[in-house]
Parts: sequence; structure tokens; C-alpha cells
Amino acid sequence: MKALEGVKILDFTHVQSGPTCTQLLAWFGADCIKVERPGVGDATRGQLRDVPDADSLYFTMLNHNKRSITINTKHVTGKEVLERLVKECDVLVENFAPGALDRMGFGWERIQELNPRMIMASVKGFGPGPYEDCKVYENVAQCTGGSASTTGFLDGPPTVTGSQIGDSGTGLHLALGIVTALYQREKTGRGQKVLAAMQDGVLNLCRVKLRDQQRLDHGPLKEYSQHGRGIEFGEAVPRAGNDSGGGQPGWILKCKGWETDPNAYVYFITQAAVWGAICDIIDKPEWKEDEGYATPPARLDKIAQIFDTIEEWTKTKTKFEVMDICNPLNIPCGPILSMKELAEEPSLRDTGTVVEVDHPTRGKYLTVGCPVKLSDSPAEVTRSPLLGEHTEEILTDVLGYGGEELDRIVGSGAVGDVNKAAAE
Ligand code: CAO
Repeated sequence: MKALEGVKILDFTHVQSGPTCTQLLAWFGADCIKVERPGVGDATRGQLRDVPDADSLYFTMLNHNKRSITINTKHVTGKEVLERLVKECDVLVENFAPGALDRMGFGWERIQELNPRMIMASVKGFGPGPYEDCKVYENVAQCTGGSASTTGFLDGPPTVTGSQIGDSGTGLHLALGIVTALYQREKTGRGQKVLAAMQDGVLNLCRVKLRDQQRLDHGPLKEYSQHGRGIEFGEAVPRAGNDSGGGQPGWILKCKGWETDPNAYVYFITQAAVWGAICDIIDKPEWKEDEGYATPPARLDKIAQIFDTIEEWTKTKTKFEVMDICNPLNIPCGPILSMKELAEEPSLRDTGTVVEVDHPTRGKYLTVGCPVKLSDSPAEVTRSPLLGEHTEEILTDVLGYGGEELDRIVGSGAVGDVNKAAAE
């Protein structure tokens, strides 16, 4: 038995943020019924295509373990089918542009009328306020949630990060909101609205930067390397390059092979508790006793010089050798791993974090499996559905249509892309 077995999700999501949420719920055992527009489907099916006529990796990697039904929800018969689905399901998840669901005739009031137990969960770019009507994509959220202004180097422009904190991050927040609402429903019997705004999600992940904003009122941020370099702070939290977010100075240092390998680097933290061990491995034992280096406050104005000295040592070792030497000494460090290295890492394959999946039209591909492991509810990754692959199955098995009624629905043109042949 899976943790969310028996929970039916009406998955109205598209692109990235919503699909990452429902994919997680599907991995935890929910029956995830993805509703897509006939003939079109989720726009990502065709985006960044690498194999002609096959669903893109963008789509397949975000929609595992789901079933696909195609319904034109603006068609009168399509609305009839959708109403049946609303009555049948526990959770509706959507990330349409603001107002799209109301225009479709399925706003919160109507959903409650149809199914008072329904949990209606939405990703939007912004919460209520001046920007609530805006369409939002990943980088817009990174910029408006405080990530971009605090990422990059002091002398460079604001920078977006490669991790999809706006989309996948908000999907995670929404998934937590949904299971919490399901838990509350156990006691109240009522559904509720769950909103995860991308700006809020990003700001939540940038919590330590709002911490620093307030600390700035009480003096310079001494752990920022900018302080050690004697550069004054302005009014807002600055970009801190590769400084660590905590109190322990850290930086990215070159390792052996850096001249040709763009990822021959290691993140190195000069944790106060292991300062002596660091001095030993870099052959500066005198720094252990030297008043100018012995304590963290004494080192603050020499951080750049200290990291330059440590780098002279790391440059003589590969990033993995640095890790092997430092780990037994409890010196925190981490090699900069490329996507190629991660894709090939056997331990990630062993744990199911990186999984190979077979797909009928695109063949084998790698994906990231469920990043949260439940001992009593292991996630098995199954391929994403083809467009409309389960339309007939859902109409009959979930909604109970049959005989002439089924013929009427299928004949109306409101459902389509019964893509069974391709799947077989
Ligand atoms: N049948 C008929 N119509 C359908 C349908 C179906 N099965 N599914 C969707 N549609 C319609 C919607 O009703 C909407 O129509 P109207 O504009 O006439 O109301 C239309 O398709 C397009 O929906 P959309 O506005 O959500 O899509 P978009 O491509 O224009 O915008 C996005 C995409 C992501 C910017 C927008 O959905 C959004 O801001 N979502 C919220 C924030 C979010 O999740 N952003 C992250 C996306 S991942 O980077």
C-alpha cells in the first residue's frame, strides 16, 4: 500500500510548477488524472524536443506516474465530463494564469457546490496584491522573490540560479499544503483552497537573506567577505558571490585540472572547530597559534588571502582527493559535480534518485526519481502518459460511462486523442 493510495487528483497542471507537485503526489501513491486539451496537451510536450514527434524530456521528466485524459473544457460536453471528475476526485491542482479557471466556469464557488470535500490547490505567480493578475515564469519568480538580488558577485548584475526554485520549489510547497489540507479534512470533512504563490515560495527559500537585511540595521555583515575586503555595505543585502550563508566562511576553490575542466572546483568551508586541521593540511601550522589567524574574528580581514593559500593546496589535488582528505578530518567541503557526473553516479542509481525509464516513442531516458524516501511507501517511477492515453479508461473506470452514454461523450468531439495504439 502507498501512503496516498485512494486519493484521486484532478491534475489540471501544465509547464513545470504544478506538474512537479502532482508528480510527487503520484509517487506517494495518489491516482493522478492529468486533464489536457485535445490535440494540444501540456505545451511542454512539444517544447525543447530532442527526438522528433516524441514527448520532450521537459514533459516526460515532470509527469511520471500520471494518467492522461483529453477534454475540451470549454465544450458543453467537456464541462459535463469535468463536473463528473470534480465530484469524483479529492484534490484539484491547477496552475493556470489568474482567472482562467473562473472563465472556464470552475471557480472556487462552483467547485464547492459540486464537491464540498474538494481541496483546490493553485500555484500563482503572486499572492493577492498589485501583481496578482500577472503571468509568471521561473525567472520572474526568482527575481521578484529576492533570489536574483542576492545571487551573483558583488561587482556583477543580479543573477538567476540553475535550480528551479520558482517552479519546482513552489510545487514542493504546494504539495505540502495539499497533504496538510487532506489531513485537516480527515477531521472537518471539508475541503479548502490551498495557494502557493511563486514569489512567496522563493522568498521562503531566501529566508536567510531577509534575516541579513534586518541584521544590516545593526552593523555590517561581518561574515560576508565584502566586510573583510573593507567594502562598505549599502541599504540592501548585497550579492555575496560564493560566501556561505551561515557564519562559517566558505568559497569555491580551483582543483587539479581547472584549466580545462570547468567543474574542477571544490566548495571549502573554514569551519572554526577544525581550523587546526586545515592549517596542517595546507602546511601552515604556524597559523594555529599566530594571533592574526588563530580566531575567527582575527581571520575576518584575511579571508581572501586565506582562501588563496588553501587554493594553492587544492590546485594540487583533484576535487575528489580534496574530499577524501578533508572528510576524515571533519572539514566540510563538496566537489562541484557536473550533470554528467551526477547522471553517471552509481550511488544515486542505487537509491532511485536517478532512474532510467523506458518510453514507447522516445526510448530510454534518465530522470530524477522521488527525492523523498518513505520506508513504507517506496516510489516506483513509471513513464509519463501519452496525450490522451487513458481517456477511455478514465471515462469508463473512474466515471462509470458506458454504452450509449460513452458513445455520446466520445462522439461529441469534447474528448479526444485516444492514443492507445501508440502506447501499445
Ligand atoms: N480545454 C480547453 N481550454 C483549456 C484547457 C482544456 N483542457 N486547458 C487549458 N485551457 C485554456 C485555459 O482555460 C486558458 O484559456 P483562457 O485564457 O481563454 O481563459 C488557456 O487555455 C491558457 O491558459 P494559461 O493562460 O494558463 O496558459 P498560458 O500558456 O497563456 O500561460 C503561464 C502559461 C504558466 C504563464 C500561466 O499559466 C501562469 O501564469 N500560471 C501561474 C503561474 C505558474 O504556474 N507559472 C509557472 C509555470 S512553469 O514556468
